[in-house]
Amino acid sequence: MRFHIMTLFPDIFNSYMSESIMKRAIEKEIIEVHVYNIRDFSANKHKKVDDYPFGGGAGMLMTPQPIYDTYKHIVDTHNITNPRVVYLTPKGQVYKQEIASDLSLDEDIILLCGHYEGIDQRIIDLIVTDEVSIGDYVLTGGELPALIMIDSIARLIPGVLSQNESFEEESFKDDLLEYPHYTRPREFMGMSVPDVLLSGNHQKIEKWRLEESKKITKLRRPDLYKKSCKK
Ligand code: 6GU
Repeated sequence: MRFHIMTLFPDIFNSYMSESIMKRAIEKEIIEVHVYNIRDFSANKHKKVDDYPFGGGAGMLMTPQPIYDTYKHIVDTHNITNPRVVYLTPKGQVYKQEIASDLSLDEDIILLCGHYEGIDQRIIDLIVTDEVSIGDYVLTGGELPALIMIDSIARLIPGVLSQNESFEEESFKDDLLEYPHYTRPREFMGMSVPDVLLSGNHQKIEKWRLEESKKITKLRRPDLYKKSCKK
């Protein structure tokens, strides 16, 4: 899978992609991450990429030409037809595990990071296929959301996680949050590991874990809990 990031701040992506699981996935050639500086595609002699909004109002907008030319460059150089183009914006549909699963099936994903007050609507109408927000709060730009999407999508691709890191049992599986985990030592600061986990009885352990998952989900995420009951 190839991720193509359109951004005004390309350096943000280097350090995250140079560590841990993302680094390994790139080395194993399971994913590719290509970063494009929108400013490099500005036709303006001062490499300008923003301008005032027609109709007035606060803030600046990203102008359409540099974004469109970056997009053209990406699809032309990689021979991409019908790409998913995700625009990261607080106005978008709220990102969920199901969206990650859906996007993990694509060969190429283009991520457009917004800045300033946003981008010219004609870019959205022309090239954007999905508008995504990562939650109900406002960030200064789409770069962190793009990293979050890449991370969450990449880990669903076969070979990216090792058996140990496997995603068989985790939060949002069956719409339940994860049960509590314990490791050594058996006692820490006077607090013991629940007896059932030391019992060796795997049936009892599974039952305990499921009950704990339901308890925590009901408490913290009644919305998810309702969904899980319907399954
Ligand atoms: Cl995708 N962008 C920005 N700027 N803020 C956000 C967001 C995206 N999602 C939540 N807040």
